Amino acid sequence: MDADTKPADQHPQTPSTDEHHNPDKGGGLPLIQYWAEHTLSPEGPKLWQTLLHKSACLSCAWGTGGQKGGFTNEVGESLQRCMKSVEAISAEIQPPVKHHFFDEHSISQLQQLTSREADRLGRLSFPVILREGKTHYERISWQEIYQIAESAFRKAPERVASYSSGRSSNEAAYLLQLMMRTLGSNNLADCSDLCHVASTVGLKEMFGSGTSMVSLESLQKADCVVLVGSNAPANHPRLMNELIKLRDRGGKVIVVNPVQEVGLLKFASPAFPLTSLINGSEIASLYLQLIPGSDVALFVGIQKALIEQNLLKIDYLKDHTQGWEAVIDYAQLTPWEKITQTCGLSQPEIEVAAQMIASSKGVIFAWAMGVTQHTNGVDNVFAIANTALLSGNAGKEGAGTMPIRGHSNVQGYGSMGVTIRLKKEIQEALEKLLGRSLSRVPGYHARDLIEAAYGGKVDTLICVGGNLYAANPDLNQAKAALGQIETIFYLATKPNLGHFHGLARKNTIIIPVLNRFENPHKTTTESGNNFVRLNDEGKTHITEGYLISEVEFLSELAARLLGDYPVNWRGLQDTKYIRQLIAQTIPGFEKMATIDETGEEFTIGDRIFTEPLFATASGKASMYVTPIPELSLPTLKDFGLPESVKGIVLTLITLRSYSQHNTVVYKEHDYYRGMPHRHCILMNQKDAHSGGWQEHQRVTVQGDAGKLENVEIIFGSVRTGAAVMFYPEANVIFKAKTDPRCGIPGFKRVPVLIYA
Ligand SMILES: Nc1nc2c(c(=O)[nH]1)N[C@H]1C(S)=C(S)[C@@H](COP(=O)(O)OP(=O)(O)OC[C@H]3O[C@@H](n4cnc5c(=O)[nH]c(N)nc54)[C@H](O)[C@@H]3O)O[C@H]1N2
Ligand SMILES: Nc1nc2c(c(=O)[nH]1)N[C@H]1C(S)=C(S)[C@@H](COP(=O)(O)OP(=O)(O)OC[C@H]3O[C@@H](n4cnc5c(=O)[nH]c(N)nc54)[C@H](O)[C@@H]3O)O[C@H]1N2
Ligand code: SF4
Ligand SMILES: [Mo]
Repeated sequence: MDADTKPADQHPQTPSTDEHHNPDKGGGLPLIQYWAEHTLSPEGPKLWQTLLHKSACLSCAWGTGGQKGGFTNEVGESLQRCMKSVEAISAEIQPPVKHHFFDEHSISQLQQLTSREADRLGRLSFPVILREGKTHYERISWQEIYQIAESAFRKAPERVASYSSGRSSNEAAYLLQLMMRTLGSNNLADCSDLCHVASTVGLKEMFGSGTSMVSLESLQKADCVVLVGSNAPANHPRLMNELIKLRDRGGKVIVVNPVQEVGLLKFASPAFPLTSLINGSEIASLYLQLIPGSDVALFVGIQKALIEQNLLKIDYLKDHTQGWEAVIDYAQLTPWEKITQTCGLSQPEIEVAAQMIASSKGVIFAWAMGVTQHTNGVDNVFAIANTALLSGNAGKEGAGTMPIRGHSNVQGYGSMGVTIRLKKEIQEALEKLLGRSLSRVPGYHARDLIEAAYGGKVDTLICVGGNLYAANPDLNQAKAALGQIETIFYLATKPNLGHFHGLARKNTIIIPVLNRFENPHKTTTESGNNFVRLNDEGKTHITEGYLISEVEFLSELAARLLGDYPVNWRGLQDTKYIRQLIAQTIPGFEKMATIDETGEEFTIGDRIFTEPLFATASGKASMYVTPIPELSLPTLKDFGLPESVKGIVLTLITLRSYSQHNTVVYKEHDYYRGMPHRHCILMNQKDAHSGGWQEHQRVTVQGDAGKLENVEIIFGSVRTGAAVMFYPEANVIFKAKTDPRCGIPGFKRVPVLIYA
């Protein structure tokens, strides 16, 4: 193995102290430094070319880029490209994986690689297969790939499944679901099942629409943002510009988060070089550091304070909502003690939050994974949206509910029908297209897919991007589950852990694909703000390779399996014809029919509510009572620890470092949290001392599925009782407990035992 692919010491003993210091603000000069290093390096020209390409940013769903140019957001403001975007592009413009790499490295060697090392192997540039009983991936011809695929996809439809991750285009997503549903399978698992599905399910029930009801324009009119369970400085950096501007115009930001994220206290944005970059801008007006998993209690508390202080918008509730009486009764009847004990915040703190909300003209409630990834994720969403409604903050300019979406096109995937909860209108349109009904067998979401595979119920899996293996809890189970599947196809741009650990029983095939700025035809994507972007065609820098576009692969496969039914599949290789189909069958996407001629990017119809007339049958929002969760923790005994060993039980939050994109790690350390490498646990000094430990001491962290040893303690501003570790590494130690209403795992509240 050559130097750059050698497995790193996974448990380094000495922290690199130069990288271990706690900055007093997020963003700032390190961002400029990063830009400079990359844009002035040998990759610089290609990086600039890509940044200027007319396509949406690859990284997050904030949706910068598109036809107005690489640096422009949807309201036309420039300088909106962040360092994360550079990070993502820089990974995609790597040279290809070396020619003989897979011949020279066995699977067991590849399994030693860390996430970062796998990513740094370079771009995948030729298809490979790992055959049953073999030790090495080997090259495979396209002809054989299609041969294997044709028989793999002819299995019973219930035994065929897909998983996808929202980096690819709407066109690829549409093809994927049309092919799967025509084959008779509804098993369209997607990364959103592990991400914002709780928001989609909750918001759809309340408002009849599962996405954000706020446009970027509307956000710019708010005077208060309640930011719940989001680390936007790392994961949606351009949202920080909006928060800075809001504070500058006198607005308030209420942050709800068990961890004091430095960038949420103060953020230095390069978009404002004179006013923000050097000294930073204050973000949080109020920081509520609650117990992980207790958001329902906090929001019921805010509701109670609104009631007690006579701040409810009763006329609004009567006119535009239903079910409000029960929600008010519940908040009234719930004692303050129960609320404060569950969330760990005081009554005065909660009352201040309520007053801030009530005294603002327009409040936007925004949230991310700290809200959704809980076993009561849907209740969390209900509780937040109830609060928005009780204070009259839904259905007007400058107000509303705003889930902050993850992958750059994850929302587009849902819109295109890659979901196990297909909208009735799409179902009907597809049935019309097919001339018959769709299968009524319910599909598998991501967790059910793993469980079904584990039970031997899946023969064939196609993964359009992503890393199903490492995105799941209980990595050993995920590995065993994937190992039961006969054939797996991974369509991917770069190697990842899943390609080396998520191996099928017979054939695992990796298919190298073109990314968003390399496709031979135009594509579209959808931002979290419901804005459809048009991405220009482009070229790849990989000259010696056999890359394919996702659309070409899927349409060829479908043509071989389905002939001309119900469409001329091969004709769809020109994506403009897929856009015609989308315009015909997906409500709100009518403008897709003309986007090729007009180039006009657009906001999807019936999703942004500036009037309190919602997309439900009655036009009213439905409110639901949200029971306060019982947040107990297992005891030392439950973990089976002998009494002689001293340990403590904490609630572990598993999240992203400041330098990773989901399961893909870009840098080993986390500068902003002062974590020198990934084998650390961030905890409150008080908790460490109660265990009798000092900073940098090594401990074992044990969950219900396994343990990680030799983990370095780092002190941080985490709420007592809680701790932080990075995903995907931490996913090996805990089993999935999910919200039964949507299947999302409780990644943000994992009980762990810590002992030395
Ligand atoms: N650079 C970069 N950008 C990304 C990604 C990336 O990995 N890297 N991933 C993309 C994707 S797919 C997604 S889904 C998003 C993720 O974006 P985020 O949701 O911001 O990501 P996380 O790192 O999971 O951080 C969740 C935050 O929730 C807080 N939290 C944890 N538990 C609780 C709780 O019980 N209550 C509350 N109120 N807060 C809690 C954590 O302390 C943390 O600050 O980002 C997208 N953008
Ligand atoms: N413990 C814990 N687990 C979590 C989470 C957590 O917070 N804590 N977060 C969850 C969340 S929110 C999510 S979204 C999932 C993420 O889960 P996934 O979406 O499954 O994983 P990613 O790491 O984003 O996938 C990265 C891979 O996508 C491929 N890729 C990149 N671009 C393209 C493209 O254009 N086309 C194709 N075909 N492939 C491409 C590359 O090969 C890359 O290695 O993880 C979930 N798991
Ligand atoms: S905020 Fe998100 S979409 Fe905008 S440039 Fe940064 S990573 Fe890209
Ligand atoms: Mo996500």
